[in-house]
Amino acid sequence: MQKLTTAFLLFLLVCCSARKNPEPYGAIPSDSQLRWHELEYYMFIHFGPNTFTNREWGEGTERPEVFNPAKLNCRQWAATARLAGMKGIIITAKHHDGFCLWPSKYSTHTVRESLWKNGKGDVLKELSDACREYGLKFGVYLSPWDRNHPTYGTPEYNTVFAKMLEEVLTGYGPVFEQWFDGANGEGPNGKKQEYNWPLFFSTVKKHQPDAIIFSDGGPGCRWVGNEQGFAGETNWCTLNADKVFPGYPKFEELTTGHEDGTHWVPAECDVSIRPGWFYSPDTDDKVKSLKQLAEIYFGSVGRGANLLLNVPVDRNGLIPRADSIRLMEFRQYLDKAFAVNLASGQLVRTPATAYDHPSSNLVDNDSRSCWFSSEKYPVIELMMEKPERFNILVLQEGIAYGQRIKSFEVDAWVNGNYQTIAQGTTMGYKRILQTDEVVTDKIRIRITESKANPVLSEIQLYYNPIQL
Ligand code: FUL
Repeated sequence: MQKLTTAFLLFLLVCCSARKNPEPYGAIPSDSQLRWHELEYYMFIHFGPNTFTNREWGEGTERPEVFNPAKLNCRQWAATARLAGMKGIIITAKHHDGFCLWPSKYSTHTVRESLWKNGKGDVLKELSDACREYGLKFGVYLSPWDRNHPTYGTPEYNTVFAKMLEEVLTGYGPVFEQWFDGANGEGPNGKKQEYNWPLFFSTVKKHQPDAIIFSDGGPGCRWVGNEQGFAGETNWCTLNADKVFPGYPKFEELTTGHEDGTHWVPAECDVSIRPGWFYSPDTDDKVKSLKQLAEIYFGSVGRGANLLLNVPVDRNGLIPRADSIRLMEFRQYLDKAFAVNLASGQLVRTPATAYDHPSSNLVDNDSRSCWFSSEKYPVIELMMEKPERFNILVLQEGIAYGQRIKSFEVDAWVNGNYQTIAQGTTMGYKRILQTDEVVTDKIRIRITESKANPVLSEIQLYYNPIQL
């Protein structure tokens, strides 16, 4: 009996030690951040008095009556986002002009003072309901800069702003992302405000602990340092977050992040489908082309960042036809480009490793399952059953264990030789590489620089039939 018990314990020990996962390297994402990465693509909506006055930055002196979107229909916005393949919507609940899209108790410049629905409307209520109905996440943009509020420029305003935050975070169900605009200008009294960021952040943590807080320096996710929709080709999800604050002057650094940064603060690319953030009839014929949107996608999602694409709602309270058509074209394009993962279920040859996770995890279409290398610069071969034609390569790191890979190369077996077809620096949550068309039954991925033994989660191949 004793022998049996000892044998059983030994058996358990062997099983457990073979299956153990590696220690994480450096800063790692929280569970909410991991889920946030998986959203990849969602909608930004700029809407408010500026929509009606042809401005980007309202003065805060606009009469609330200008806001009257007679046909407003948030279900149309949500249906559009859903059909576009987006996972959520972030709305400008309050922009720099101070107008609140909900009837805030702490302001007299809100939908309540407008003509819309005789002052009985609430855009946040209608949009959060529509998001729930269409299976979308709901997020809120709030600008602390307020050119209307009489207390702006005094310490009292920080409390007012925190109370407004509390209203939007407690009144409309789960909020997946709280977007803080770092702009800090003068208010109605000609004074600037010293923002109490610790108070604002703790208010979010208190009421929506799972919400990702966006600002120049996070803490949940960071601005990418430009409004063109592009992350750096080298894109670290880590940041020395204690040194970065809203309004950070060296914002170019945010495009690449900080290698070995102390915190996990991944990049989000915010960009508008039109030249401005708000609707203007002047931009009706300036909606970005399919080619531009595709470039933005490969430059953001394809570089391990999330894409927050702004689609301005018009004066009727609807997403205009031209923008909606373009979004559907873009969705069709993505569906065709990523229709069939040719690497799915194929044979993967990996070097011997101490970790008991099969290399088939790399071709199972599941970015949560990983293969752990026991060496720093492994070479991984993908052996296809028959020659396949492809021009897109997707590589993913198992970011739950930290971001490790610094450079890699990809070779394809062509005419009896391996030829390099792609190379890159960081990989992160997702790296999408477009290559010339290749037909081959064998490719290999060589990790050429890594901060620790690589943890990979996916290798995917696609053939994109559309050349823009
Ligand atoms: C900026 C603002 O000043 C713009 O109006 C816009 O809201 C953009 C997303 O952020 O800081």
